[in-house]
Amino acid sequence: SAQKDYKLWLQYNKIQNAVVASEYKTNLGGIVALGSSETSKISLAELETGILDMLGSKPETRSAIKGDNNVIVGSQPALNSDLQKVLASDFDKINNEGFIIKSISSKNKKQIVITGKNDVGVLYGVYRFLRLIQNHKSISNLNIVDAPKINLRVLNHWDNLDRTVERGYAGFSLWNWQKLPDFIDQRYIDYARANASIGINGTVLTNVNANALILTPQYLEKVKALANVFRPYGIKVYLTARFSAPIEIGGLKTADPKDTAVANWWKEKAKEIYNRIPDFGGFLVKANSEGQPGPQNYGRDHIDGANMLADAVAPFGGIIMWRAFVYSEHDANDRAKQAYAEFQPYDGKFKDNVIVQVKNGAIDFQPREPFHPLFGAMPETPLMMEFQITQEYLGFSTHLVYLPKLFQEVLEADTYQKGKGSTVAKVIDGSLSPQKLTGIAGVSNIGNDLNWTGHPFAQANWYGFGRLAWDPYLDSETIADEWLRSTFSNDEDFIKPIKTMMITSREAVVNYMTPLGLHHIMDTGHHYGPGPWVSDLSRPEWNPTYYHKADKNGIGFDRSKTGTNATAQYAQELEQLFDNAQTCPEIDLLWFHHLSWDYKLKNGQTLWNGLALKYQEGVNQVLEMQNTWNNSEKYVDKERFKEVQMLLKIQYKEAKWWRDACLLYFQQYSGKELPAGVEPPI
Ligand code: GCW
Repeated sequence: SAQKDYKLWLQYNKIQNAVVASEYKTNLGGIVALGSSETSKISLAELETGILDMLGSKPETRSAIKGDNNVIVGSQPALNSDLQKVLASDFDKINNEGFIIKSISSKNKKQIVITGKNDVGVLYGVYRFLRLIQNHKSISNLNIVDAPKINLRVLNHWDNLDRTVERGYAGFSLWNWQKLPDFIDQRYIDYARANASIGINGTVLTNVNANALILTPQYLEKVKALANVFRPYGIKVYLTARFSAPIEIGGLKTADPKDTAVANWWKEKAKEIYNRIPDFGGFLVKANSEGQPGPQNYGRDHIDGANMLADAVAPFGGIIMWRAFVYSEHDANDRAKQAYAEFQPYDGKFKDNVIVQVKNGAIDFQPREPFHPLFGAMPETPLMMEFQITQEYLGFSTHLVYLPKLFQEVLEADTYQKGKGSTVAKVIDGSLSPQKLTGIAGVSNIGNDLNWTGHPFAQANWYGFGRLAWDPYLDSETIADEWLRSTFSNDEDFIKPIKTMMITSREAVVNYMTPLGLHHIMDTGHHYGPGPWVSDLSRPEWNPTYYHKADKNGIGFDRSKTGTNATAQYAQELEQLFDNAQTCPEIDLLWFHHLSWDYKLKNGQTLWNGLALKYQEGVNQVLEMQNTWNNSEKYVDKERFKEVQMLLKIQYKEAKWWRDACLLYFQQYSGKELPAGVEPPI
């Protein structure tokens, strides 16, 4: 039912298998909940609901540890001294947000302790504990000590004040500004709960293409109301700051960051915000990018702009997340090089409370991009990863694409900046070069659709983002497994094929949209469907033809040293690897090289044939996904089954659309027949 869709991965399905259930019942005699904060109340309520729903009965609530088989839930300071002693070495292993879930025996009585240094850590532990039961894992001998490896785990909502969502495909914004602050939609609470269950601890409420009005007192009252809802769930609120706000809402003549009146205006604004929201997170800023105002409007640079704002929030413990997504039409020879060229020289020049937010790739959230060369290249500057959870270039919320597979590929990529093993994950968690701030952002795919994310499987992308934000070394297949069990069913006959379907889906979209390193050939503006022919946009780097450069001699963007030399922005090991078409990974071939249609691929095929076969492979993969899903009918409720079935049908139709459109278009240049195995255009 629609209710199932709404409940995300927190279904807490009743456990039908009596053997499985009995282990849980034995271990869950009573709950001893310590602590009285709002957060502790949430922990207790969650535990009670989860257990009741899954086991059919609620354990006794006990005010003190009596008898056997209790779950003791409380933070370190709330534990008695015996427990504190027993767990001392475990507490040494976790940071403030970490947790411990441990089976212990005290005075010959068996107990399970769920604890952390503070109440939010405990709450994270409770969700982990419940997930064990959701996933039918044993709880008889627990010893889990876990803590987030990244400090700022943040959703970016590209939500406008009129409730439209830029690149949002799941309805309108959750934030009902008109009814706030007095009306608190239950949805805000459910949103906070879902985020807390996967460890997300921050949310930027507003679009990076910011409207300064959000910083006016009327709106700040509404932001405060949301912050109050989110706080007990461990979630801080952030806002986007429009750089020209001092002019637009402050009545100043300039927004020059070196102007004292401007700096003071921001200081006052920060004070005003912190008066209302003492734990306000800070600002996310898109400046001098795609027409947004910024310090360069006044002949200043990104350092001036970011540091001025950093000074304003520093007294209150706030931070500035400054985006590096910049490119300009005035230097359009290679858009992929611009952010690095502009930001790399700034290394070490930002204030301590600034973190630079970098998209995972150098262009823009494509189905596949090599990792952004800034990662590892600014050792003196904290860099925050920006992933896009909403599928702007990957079929919106219509196509099933399991993104954690993409995220993992980026996180695992080796930058070689400090020799082999210098992965992107180690850059962003501060283990490669120590950083005061570490962070990861995901552009949200959430809206007010009944199922939150439009496509039922897009919920997995929200979930998976949270899990990887917590631990960027997790395996995306493990995450898919957890998500499927928590969201649908534990039946192995369901899990196995459907997990394969999810895992395949990422490569499928690459194959039917942009195989072999092609990129940005989506139809322009909305970015849905193919548009490799588009070439008439005013800014050269907005045209798909700029990216594929197909002509009768071949196809691809030469970023090697015979071309734009973008390869030189990578560490030497990679530069050499990418520079040579023979050693360049084939998945990125046309990203870095312009090659003749007859170029021989590793499998012996010509580039033209290989490309055509990749498009066909993508189509075949979607057909296979459809078959897999159709076979799963008996494991899934009617409503979600049908939704996904219809969506996969569209996806199959559109995979063929992509294949036919791209191959017919490129064929004009290659002048070659389609190879055997590729279906003729429909
Ligand atoms: O991906 C592009 C989008 C814009 C977006 C911009 C950005 C919010 O097409 O819609 O603007 O990137 O990330 O700033």
